[in-house]
Amino acid sequence: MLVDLQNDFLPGGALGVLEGDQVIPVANRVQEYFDIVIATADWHPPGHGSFASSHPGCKAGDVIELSGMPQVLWPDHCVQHTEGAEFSPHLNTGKIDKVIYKGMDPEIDSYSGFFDNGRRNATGLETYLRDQKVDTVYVMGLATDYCVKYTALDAVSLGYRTWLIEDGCRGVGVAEGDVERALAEMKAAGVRVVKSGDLG
Ligand code: VGL
Ligand code: ZN
Repeated sequence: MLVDLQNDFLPGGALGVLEGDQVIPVANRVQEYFDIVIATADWHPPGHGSFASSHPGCKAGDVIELSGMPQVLWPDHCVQHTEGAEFSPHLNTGKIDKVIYKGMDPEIDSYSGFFDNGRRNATGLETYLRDQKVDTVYVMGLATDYCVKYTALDAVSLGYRTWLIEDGCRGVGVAEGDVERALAEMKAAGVRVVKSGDLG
């Protein structure tokens, strides 16, 4: 599963992740080792509730309440049909079997590729994996401390043997240590960690 390898999460993008571009060659290299390649895409309508610009007086990094849950506010990013929402032009998309879109509901964010943050609605990823008889998933992408983390945690909780391709991930790191904490949290939940060089 290639998580959110979209222009806005790459350096220079609206929510650019440091060294985020370095995971693209990893994604291109590892895809051949897998039977099924799934890509998630953050896909927000304009004015999404996770955007600081949707809340007068707030700025990116502030935490508000959205649909009854704490919500970090972000710069506008991955707006549907914009260049920022497109996959990196360097990503080989030819082997992607399924794209899972998330974050379309303006009232709730969706870090995980499986459910929105309130687990109210499913994206269709679980159904797809079940139909394909998948029991093991490998996760990589952006960002380690948000969408990668929640996708991997949901995968474990749904019973999938779940691996994180460590060098295929980079984090936002809003607070110092967020990336390390995310890794520790995933490991504690049962996510196994592997380096891309050890695959194949
Ligand atoms: C993400 C923040 C907001 C991510 C998406 O892909 O990790 N982070 N939306
Ligand atoms: Zn988003």
